[in-house]
Amino acid sequence: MKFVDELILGAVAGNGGDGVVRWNQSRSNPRGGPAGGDGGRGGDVRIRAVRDTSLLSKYRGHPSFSAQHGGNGGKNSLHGADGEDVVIDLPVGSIVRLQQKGKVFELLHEGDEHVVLRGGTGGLGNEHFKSSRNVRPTETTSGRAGERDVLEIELRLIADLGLVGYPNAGKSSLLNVLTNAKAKVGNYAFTTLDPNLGELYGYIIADIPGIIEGASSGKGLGHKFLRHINRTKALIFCISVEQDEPNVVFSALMKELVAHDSEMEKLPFLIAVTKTDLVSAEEQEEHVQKLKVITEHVYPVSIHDEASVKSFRDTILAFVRALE
Ligand SMILES: Nc1nc2c(ncn2[C@@H]2O[C@H](COP(=O)(O)OP(=O)(O)OP(=O)(O)O)[C@@H](O)[C@H]2O)c(=O)[nH]1
Ligand SMILES: [Mg+2]
Repeated sequence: MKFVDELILGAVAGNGGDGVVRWNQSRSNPRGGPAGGDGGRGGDVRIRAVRDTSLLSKYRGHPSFSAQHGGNGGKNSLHGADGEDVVIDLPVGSIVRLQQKGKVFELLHEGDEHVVLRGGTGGLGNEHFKSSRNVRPTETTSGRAGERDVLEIELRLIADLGLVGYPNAGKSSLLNVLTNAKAKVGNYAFTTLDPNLGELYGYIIADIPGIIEGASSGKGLGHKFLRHINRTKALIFCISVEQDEPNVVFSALMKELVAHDSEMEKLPFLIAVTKTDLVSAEEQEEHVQKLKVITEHVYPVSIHDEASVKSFRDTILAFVRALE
């Protein structure tokens, strides 16, 4: 999956409406006092965090975002209507920097919202300028211009789930079938050299290079990438049925993770028993039972068995949603 992770957008808040000159005129009082209303406020430009990492690509070539202008004041001291705000939805993990003002906003959690540009205040109608010395003022003020700026948006994805396992365990293959990622797959260790990301209903899954014993002290490639899964909400351990002692593999993986960062022991996790099409149902069950000693969350899956993939996908979704 190709992510657009940087984007520049123009944005303009609404101008305030103008104050106006009006008079309280009636047949009985033809020379009534001033009654020109104030202008309404211009709308603000707001940003809001939503779960949709593809949003930035949708905004490519988008004209600048503009909030509505405030309405001018009216007769009978009527206040102009306030302009509507414009809300720019951005993916969770976006960092927005205002090019001119230099201010920085972060959208870390779904639903986070910030006003980034303020609408202009409305001008004053002539009614405001009435005084004992000036009972028929013709003075008004104009609405103020709304703020405008260029938004420099950078998306820093924080993966919700991290796939961990020995090299060749089938991590990248699993990422590809679970999401629309197109990670390279190969029948050899260390096919994956850089982390791959995929998206499952707005949740980001990270696939990192295989971890081997000693990874935390620099062996293989894994250690360089362990930091990418530090901040995930949960881990998916991938252990292939090709491993005779899956629980020993689990312990070895966990040992490396903890040696890298002791906090990782606290991360919720589930275990995928991968490549189940390679063994009989009995052997598969044997693997599952060995791992069930560690956690109840053990799920057999084969990329060649559509039903197992679908069920695993549902399991992951339920698991990650329950963490929120
Ligand atoms: N039979 C079978 N083969 C699989 C399955 N999943 C993956 N494979 C094969 O296992 C090999 C390794 O798959 P990858 O997805 O590259 O494994 P990986 O864990 O990402 O490997 P590294 O990136 O090297 O750590 C490839 O030849 C895949 O085709 C499966 O469910 N069944
Ligand atoms: Mg891989």
